[in-house]
Amino acid sequence: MSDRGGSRLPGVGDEREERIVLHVDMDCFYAACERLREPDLRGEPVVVGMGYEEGENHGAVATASYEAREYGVESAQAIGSALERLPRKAEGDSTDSSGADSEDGADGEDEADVAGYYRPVDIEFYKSVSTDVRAILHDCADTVREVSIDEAYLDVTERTAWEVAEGFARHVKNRIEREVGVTASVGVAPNMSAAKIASDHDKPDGLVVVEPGTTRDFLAPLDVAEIHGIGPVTARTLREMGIETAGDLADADPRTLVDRFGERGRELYHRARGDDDRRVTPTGRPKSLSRESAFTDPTTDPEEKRARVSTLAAAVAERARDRDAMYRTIGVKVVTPPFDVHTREQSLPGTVDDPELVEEVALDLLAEFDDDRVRKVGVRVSNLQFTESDQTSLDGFDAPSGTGESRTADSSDSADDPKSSAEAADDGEKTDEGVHRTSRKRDGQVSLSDF
Ligand code: TTP
Ligand code: MG
Repeated sequence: MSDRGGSRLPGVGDEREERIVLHVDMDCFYAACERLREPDLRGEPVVVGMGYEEGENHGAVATASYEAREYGVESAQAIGSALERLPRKAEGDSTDSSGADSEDGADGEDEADVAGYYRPVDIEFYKSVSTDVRAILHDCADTVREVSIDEAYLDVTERTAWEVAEGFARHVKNRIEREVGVTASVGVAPNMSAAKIASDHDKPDGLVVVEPGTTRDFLAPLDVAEIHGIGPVTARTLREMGIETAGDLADADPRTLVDRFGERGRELYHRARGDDDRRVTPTGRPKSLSRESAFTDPTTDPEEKRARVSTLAAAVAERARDRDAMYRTIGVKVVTPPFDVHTREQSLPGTVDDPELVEEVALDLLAEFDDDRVRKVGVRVSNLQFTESDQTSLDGFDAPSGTGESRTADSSDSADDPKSSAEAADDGEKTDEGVHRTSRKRDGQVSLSDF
């Protein structure tokens, strides 16, 4: 991090105000890829269907071009519903046509006006386009965190300065468009969550810069659902509490939020205020390592809880060692019935690799829950620092052991991210096959990637 900004107050704010983070998200990515090889589709409504086959009406919409979105076609919709809104274009001499829904749009006039091009997902092709985009991103930044096939965070603090950050971001956008032929929307902000919101703010082909010190004002009018880490369930609960916008959330009493959501409530409060001090870490390097384990039946027995936490602490410490990771923060998670998640953590004065200390601190933190009925416990180390030989080859080979036990390397601490699998550690990751983002976990429910 560069050491500018001497006028700032001393304290934690300094470093993160200095950071310049870009979030790059391709516009209607799969549709844009289809247009690359079929330039005639430019400017036309294009729908890319997963599980869709030419001329059929099964499958679901992976993405729709912005032209198609105007007719109400959207991701995760059934192709049948999409066809009702936007009939299929009768293409050349191929098998007709407006297919299953031609009886609806009976009059040919309408159909001629509103007809879309439907294409099946071709993930291999999209991956190759994504690879080309990534090469540019890596060329433009020292640290790139690839989040999904069409989305990445870049830390460009050392490559540019706030005064010219907009021009820098435009350069990245232009390179992608010129060299690959697809458009990206880019958000620039002093932290990851604001950058992500910014990239979405003026799609497609957007470029939104949130200068240091303005994040909170930028966020204030936005719906809470737009805050990174707030999914539909949390958003609904917040609305029930009278919290509609990020500004409302930023002004809320953090104690009320902690009462309702546990420590995560505090995190959301900080995000709404524009505080997010996560560093952009390169893909493949987790931000934390954790392991957790459920009891067959919830238990109040302190010894049983302690024994389980000791085992988990040893497993996490070993895993950290395997990955050449040192840690500065040690935490526990305790889940009480039904799904109330409590997390506690303690930061050390320096980074360590010390399995005994992990156990000692974890047991200390657990003591608070000695009298509680507990259904699951977990141990986590975070604030990781990697020593030189960053082995990745062994990753994934130490299969989970024991009932309900699992491990994960978390790349994101945010809850409600659109991923369902414990092992899908990336932030907002979409699966390559274009799986819908419908499988969000229930609010407050344990997800490994939350921990
Ligand atoms: P997104 O970036 O969410 O969507 P997008 O790029 O199509 O459109 P936008 O301009 O709003 O960014 O997702 C990237 C790709 O991931 C998308 O092109 C297709 C795939 N995807 C699915 O397969 N299913 C889904 O539900 C979503 C949201 C995306
Ligand atoms: Mg996109």
